Amino acid sequence: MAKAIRTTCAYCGVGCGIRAAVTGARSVEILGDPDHPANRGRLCSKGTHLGETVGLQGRLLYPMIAGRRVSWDKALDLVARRFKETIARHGPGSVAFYVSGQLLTEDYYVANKLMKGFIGSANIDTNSRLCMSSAVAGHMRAFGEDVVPATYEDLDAADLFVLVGSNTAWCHPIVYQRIRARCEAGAKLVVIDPRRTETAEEADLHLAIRPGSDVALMNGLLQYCRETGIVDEAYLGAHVAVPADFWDRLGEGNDLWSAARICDVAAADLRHFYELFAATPRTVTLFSQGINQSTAGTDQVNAITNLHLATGRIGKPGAAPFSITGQPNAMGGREVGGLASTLAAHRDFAAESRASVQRFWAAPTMAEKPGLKAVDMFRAVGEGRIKALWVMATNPAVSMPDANRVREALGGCPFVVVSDVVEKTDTTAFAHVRLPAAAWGEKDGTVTNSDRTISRQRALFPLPGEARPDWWIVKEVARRMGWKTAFAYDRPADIWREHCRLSTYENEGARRFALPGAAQGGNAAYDAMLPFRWGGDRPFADGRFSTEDGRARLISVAQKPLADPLAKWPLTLNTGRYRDQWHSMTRTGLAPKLARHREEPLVEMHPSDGARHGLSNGALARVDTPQGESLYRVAYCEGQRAGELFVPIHWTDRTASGGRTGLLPRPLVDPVSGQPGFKRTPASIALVEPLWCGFLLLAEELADRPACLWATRVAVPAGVLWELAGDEALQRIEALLPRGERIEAQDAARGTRRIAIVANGRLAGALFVTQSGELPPRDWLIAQLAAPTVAPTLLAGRAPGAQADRGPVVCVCFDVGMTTIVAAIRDQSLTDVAAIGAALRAGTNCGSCRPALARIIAEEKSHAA
Ligand SMILES: Nc1nc2c(c(=O)[nH]1)N[C@H]1C(S)=C(S)[C@@H](COP(=O)(O)OP(=O)(O)OC[C@H]3O[C@@H](n4cnc5c(=O)[nH]c(N)nc54)[C@H](O)[C@@H]3O)O[C@H]1N2
Ligand SMILES: Nc1nc2c(c(=O)[nH]1)N[C@H]1C(S)=C(S)[C@@H](COP(=O)(O)OP(=O)(O)OC[C@H]3O[C@@H](n4cnc5c(=O)[nH]c(N)nc54)[C@H](O)[C@@H]3O)O[C@H]1N2
Ligand code: SF4
Ligand SMILES: [Mo]
Repeated sequence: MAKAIRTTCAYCGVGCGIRAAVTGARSVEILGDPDHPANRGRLCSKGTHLGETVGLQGRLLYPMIAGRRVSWDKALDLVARRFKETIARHGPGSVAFYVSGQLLTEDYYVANKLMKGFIGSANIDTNSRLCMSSAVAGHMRAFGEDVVPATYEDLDAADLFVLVGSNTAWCHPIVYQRIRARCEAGAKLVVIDPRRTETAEEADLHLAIRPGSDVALMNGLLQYCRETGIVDEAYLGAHVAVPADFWDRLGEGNDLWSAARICDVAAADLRHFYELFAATPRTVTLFSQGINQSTAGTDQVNAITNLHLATGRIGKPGAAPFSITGQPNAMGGREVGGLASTLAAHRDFAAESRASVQRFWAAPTMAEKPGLKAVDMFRAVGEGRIKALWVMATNPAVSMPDANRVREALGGCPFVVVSDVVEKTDTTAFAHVRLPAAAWGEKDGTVTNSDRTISRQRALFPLPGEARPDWWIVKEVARRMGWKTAFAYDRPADIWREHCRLSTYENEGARRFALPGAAQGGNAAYDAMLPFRWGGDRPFADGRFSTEDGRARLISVAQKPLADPLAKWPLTLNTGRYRDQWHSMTRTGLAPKLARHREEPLVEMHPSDGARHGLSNGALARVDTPQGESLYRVAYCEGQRAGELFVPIHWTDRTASGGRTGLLPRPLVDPVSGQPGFKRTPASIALVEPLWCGFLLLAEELADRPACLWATRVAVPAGVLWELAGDEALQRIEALLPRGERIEAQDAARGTRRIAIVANGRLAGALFVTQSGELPPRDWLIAQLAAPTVAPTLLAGRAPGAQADRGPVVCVCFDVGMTTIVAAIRDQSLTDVAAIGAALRAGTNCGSCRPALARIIAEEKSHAA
């Protein structure tokens, strides 16, 4: 095997280490790095299948102006000139950067320096605004600095895990496996989520609370702790500032019964949780988007920090509030000041902070005040106040709330630059200039994960086409704007050392974020860098916080009243993630194996709601909100609370006619952090009945989505599959079939048509459509795309001699289907996940499907009973 290069996973904030062995021009074998502290050799399904996503299909490989390929010089000159002109004419506040937690620290540092120190505006915000900003604001209020006071080692020492608003099993699978391992040794797991997720299914206790009621739950618990004498008065006295009326205000309406009523859970269950918490000093409370993405997000974060501070459960092994980060470098972005509301190196806009950073950068025009936060930024673009916008490594036309308005804003903006690795995204569609960025596996730099561990990402392949790393693109523009010496970087290591020097510059211990020593290393040290953690293994262990007086703060927070649904919008829409897809799918969408877990955008709803709204399982439905509408496939789900819908965020104009979730949420934000409330939008739902449904299977990718009511794309091993439905005449769909020999069958009674195209002795395409008949399972036909010969039974959609359908794929690593698993459980009397693994290998590689396997076993047991 080729020599393995140590790097870090492209996806989530767990920050798993990878050993990548390059096996060809664009191929690589991926293994977990046994020496990386975040994962110790393990990888989840997304990390495991990274190798399937490094091909060059769909890549943006050359700079483009107005859709035409141009030289780098021409593109960079234009960007620099247009930004300079706009600033000269309308001032620095008329331009903006919208960046991303998927940039590397070095990229991020340069973009932030250019905007805040040289352009002289703080109009640089990041998609972390949509992700982490409530946690950041909560940390600042409670600790005086944005420091996550926990590490993964705390997971190995905890006796109780409280997961709040976090589908950890799907979104942070390796953290989840670490939690499970500790639970095997006796620790307890409580999950607080309105949905019964796979994370919740394995919990000792699941509190399916009413959405938005987390403050009531936490305040009730804090009041309970006070009544039962669990509050650590000594700790509070020594280390925490408590507002004078804090306990009086908490005392009102936060008894267990009131909390149970507001949260809509059984008082006995709530009491069980409160007792467990009170009895277990070593508690880690992990939280993510169910807490952050709320118009009360910052208060919800502080309801959690209050509990940990008041019980002294912080700065001790196995005891901490733990905000887990979403993107691979969400934390690094916070360190370099990627948010419009912070400066670099954990500094704010106070006069002395500004002056200090200005001195360090020798900056000509420092930004004087915080800039526009994401939602306000796009509003300003829409209102014409921002006239030049540069988007890097994020897809706001998909991921911003009220995305229709964001699209209108982008469409009306005089100058839009987009740096991306992919040519066609919903956002690059609005770009005047597209800049080809180097992708994961091509770029070098650092990322910081959830527990403050900094790791290297390393290049595996040479830069394809004319793609360039983001730091290079930004510094070239900065130099062309006239700041040659301040942006004279030749390599990421140059930027890294400057970033490290800034972290310790005029920092006499007031800020925990400091990278002493790292600044002295040379290029070789940078190349050889091993993962290391800043801030120490246990920040705040000494009880000293980053506030002026060194004390942490309890913050009075009250539950906001939760309005009843309106007649026009009887449902509440919740949005989030699928296990095997990453955001707008620009990379995971390339991997056939990852497509198997969920092939279409579903709207999950309780069967009782389905009946009430006349929707059967599998029907198509339109979800409406005050902001917009989109289509989904209905999926009945017992784990959904009645009255609530759940939809995924992953589908885009490129991949589907429906599932456009970004169009639905309102642009309402938390007043402190500016983070949008993505999880609770008033909605209605209605049945959509197309005339026909079908699917289109193709060996070659289409340039554009088929034009019909419902079209969703899935990558398959030797091509692509589109699921279709519509009222339209079929000619335009048929025209998408490739040239070749045509085999056709028709059944007028059922309105069925089946067409297969054979070219060069292989299946090149197939279109199966029906009005009232059945469609065959897709698996066998998909396999025919790669078959060396054409089977005579193509139009039957199955092999000569019947073949059992193995059902939806559960284990993507070993391609094991539901039917196979259920049959094995029944035939071989399998009783646990390990037994399934022994019989079928399912769940024995990445382990991401283990919660699903556990559920199938539980369902089989309950069937049997
Ligand atoms: N597979 C996969 N993993 C990912 C990502 C991905 O795209 N795909 N993205 C990464 C990123 S950037 C992020 S930010 C993380 C997000 O990771 P998570 O936060 O775990 O993911 P979400 O699905 O957005 O939402 C989490 C849960 O919050 C619940 N929730 C909704 N409303 C409430 C509420 O009022 N109270 C409570 N307590 N819970 C509520 C939802 O039902 C949902 O199950 O995942 C990261 N990991
Ligand atoms: N309704 C709803 N909306 C949400 C959320 C939700 O839960 N519900 N979650 C929010 C959260 S937490 C997040 S983090 C966002 C994520 O939303 P986005 O950031 O919009 O999602 P991505 O698809 O990850 O976009 C990353 C883009 O960068 C490109 N890219 C990848 N690598 C590089 C690189 O190295 N350089 C450059 N220049 N480009 C690169 C990719 O091709 C892709 O187009 O969505 C938010 N929106
Ligand atoms: S948990 Fe999965 S997606 Fe996240 S860093 Fe690890 S391997 Fe990558
Ligand atoms: Mo995120």
